Amino acid sequence: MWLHPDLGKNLPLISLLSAIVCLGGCTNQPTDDQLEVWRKEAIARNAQIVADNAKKTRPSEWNLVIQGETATGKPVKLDWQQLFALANTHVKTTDANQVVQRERIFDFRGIPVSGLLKNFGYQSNVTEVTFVCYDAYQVTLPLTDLLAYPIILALTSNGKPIERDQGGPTYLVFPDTDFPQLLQKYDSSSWAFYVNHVVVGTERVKLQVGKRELNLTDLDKLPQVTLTEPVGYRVGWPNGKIQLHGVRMRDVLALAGVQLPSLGFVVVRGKPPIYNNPANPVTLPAANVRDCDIVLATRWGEDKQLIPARKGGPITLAFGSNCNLKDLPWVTFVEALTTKQ
Ligand SMILES: Nc1nc2c(c(=O)[nH]1)N[C@H]1C(S)=C(S)[C@@H](COP(=O)(O)O)O[C@H]1N2
Ligand SMILES: [Mo]
Repeated sequence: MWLHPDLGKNLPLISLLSAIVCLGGCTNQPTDDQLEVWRKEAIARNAQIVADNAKKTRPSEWNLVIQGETATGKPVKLDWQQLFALANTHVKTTDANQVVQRERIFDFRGIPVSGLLKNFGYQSNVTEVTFVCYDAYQVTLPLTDLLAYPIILALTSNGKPIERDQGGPTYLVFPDTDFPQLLQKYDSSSWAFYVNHVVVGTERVKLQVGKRELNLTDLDKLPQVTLTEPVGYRVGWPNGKIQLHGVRMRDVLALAGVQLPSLGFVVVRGKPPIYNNPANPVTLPAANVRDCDIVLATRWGEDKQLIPARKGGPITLAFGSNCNLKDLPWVTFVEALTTKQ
C-alpha cells in the first residue's frame, strides 16, 4: 500500500504508458483507478511523515523490535540506549540516496544485522529478514547476504545522529564501497529509512481481538473466503489480480465475542507505526464490516501458501470489490482489532 513518491510524480506518464501498452488488452498493469488509489495513499502517507517530522520524534524515544522466528520467538524491544550499545560497527561508504554527493564517503556507525541475528538467533528454516519502517515501507533481504556482509542499521553518520530526512534514526546501510558487488543486487530502494522492526523469517499468526488472542487454528475454523483482487499495497506483490484467502472481519469479531457497534468503527492496528497514530487510526465503518468482504488474509495464490513477511504477512487486510473503501489502506502485518463508537 506504500507508494514511492517517484510513482506519484510520474503518474500521468505511467497512466499514459499503460494505456498505450494495454491497447492489446493486457491485464497485468495497474488500472487508472488503482493508480489513483496508490497516489492518494502516497499523498496521505507523505502528509503523515511531514506531520511526524514536524513533531520531531527524538531519537531517544525511538525503539527497534526484533521478532519473528528468532531463537525464543518472543519479540524483544530495544530502546535507544540499548541500540547505541550494540552500534559497534563502522561502515565507510557512499550513500545510495545521495544524488548530489554521489561519490562522497560517509562514516556510518551502526548495529550489524549479522550481530542481531547471532544475538537473537534464527530458526533453521529461516531464509530472509524483513525490515519494517515507520511509514509501512518494507525491505526483505536474504539471510545469506546479511551474514556475509556488514550490512548495518546505522544510528550515526560522520559522528552525528541521522536526520529523519536522511533516513534516521535507524537507516539500513549497505557497505557498497568495500563490496561493490552489492551495487548489482541492491539499489537505493533497499536502503530502508526509519526502520522500526526487524522480522526474522515470518511471525506466527497472532491477532488480538478485544480480550482474545487468536492464532491460525482459530482463524481456520471460521468460514473461509477467497478474494481475487489487485493487492492494495505495492511492496512484495506482483501487479494484477491476486488470490487472497482468509476470513471475514465480522466473523473474527464474533469469534472473539466483540460486538460490532451499530454506528461505530473497527480500528485496525498493524505493525508499522504510521498505522497506529492515535490521532489518525485506520478505521473501518461498522456498516462495511457487516455488509461487504473485509477480509483478514493469511494465505495467497492457487496453492494457498501462508503470506510471508516479505508480503506483509502473516495477516494482511484486504477489501473485496463489493466494499466501497477505495481511500482506505490495506494494512500490512495486522496485529489487533478494536472497536470504537
Ligand atoms: N522507510 C522508507 N524507506 C525508503 C523509502 C520509503 O519510502 N520509506 N523509499 C526507498 C526508495 S524507493 C528510495 S529510491 C530511497 C529514496 O527514497 P526517497 O526518494 O523517497 O527519498 O529510499 C528507500 N527507502
Ligand atoms: Mo526509489
